[in-house]
Amino acid sequence: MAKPRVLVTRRWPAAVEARLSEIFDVQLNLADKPLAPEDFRAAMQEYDAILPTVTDKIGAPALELDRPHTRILANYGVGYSHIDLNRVNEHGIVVTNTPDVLSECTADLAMTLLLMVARRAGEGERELRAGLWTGWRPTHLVGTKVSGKTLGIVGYGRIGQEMARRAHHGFGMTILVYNRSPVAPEVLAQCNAAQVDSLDELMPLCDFISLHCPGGGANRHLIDARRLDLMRPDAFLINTARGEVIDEAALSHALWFDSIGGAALDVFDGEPNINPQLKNSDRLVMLPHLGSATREAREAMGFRVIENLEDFFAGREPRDRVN
Ligand code: 8YV
Repeated sequence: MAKPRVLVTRRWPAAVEARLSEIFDVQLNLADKPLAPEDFRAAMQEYDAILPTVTDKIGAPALELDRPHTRILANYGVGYSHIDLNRVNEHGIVVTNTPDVLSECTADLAMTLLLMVARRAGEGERELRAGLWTGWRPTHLVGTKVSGKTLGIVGYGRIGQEMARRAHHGFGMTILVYNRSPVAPEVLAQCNAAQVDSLDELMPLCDFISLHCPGGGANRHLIDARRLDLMRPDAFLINTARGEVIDEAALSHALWFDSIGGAALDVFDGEPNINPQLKNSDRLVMLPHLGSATREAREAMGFRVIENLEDFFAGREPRDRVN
């Protein structure tokens, strides 16, 4: 039987590409640039499986087809708000993602951001590299203590829980949780966490707020001007979820007028383009979507995609099917 034809839209770790090529008839995108919607649409007429990433916007233009040939979109990443599931479902295409394997590394990065913004690490590094450091002084780049403070977690899924573990067991932080559905008491108990009923209730209670909810329509601008206003003036906002969850214009306004202590973002609305207003604030730490960027996580994500594909083409239900 012919091997299924598989398109990988970006370059992946070498070990994963090698394994994929052993099992499937693989086409790599050697240019390693995001596919244009028309190229994606053409690929949907040719490949049995497409392996997209967050840089593939799979919506109306890419899916304007009567009967696509592609039967599975096996996403490389846990978040899939870049895929318009309603349209994909109209074509009966299966979508899978890669949960679990990147949770620890993404939580590690959220903790990195939290520490960087509280301890002004980005400002310090910029100053030093610019040759502007004049030496130690008691009032130089004084930040905020992290240990023992209150952390609010928005979205208590796998990554949110890993973040809570780090913050509670490593830094003695008090954990408050906002989650759409009730979290099991035994799960909350692992970090002595308390769930609050609404996001509005959570915002003013926290020294730090870290976002771990999905992106996409329902959560677009979940953190808007009104909710930023509910934060304490010395509190920090951390985002390793999706850029669209924060109204970035409202955030830059809040930073400009000192109505919050600072923010640290790994993801941006419309990335890699960055709202220029954001760059005006020194109290904002920005990283280029590094959440899962470790050798270990990126390989594990790839092998998880392979597992999903093997199941699918063997006629089994892929373990990470999301639709
Ligand atoms: C991925 C992520 O690397 O998994 C996710 O949802 O945000 C990233 O860590 C990226 O999305 C690749 O598709």
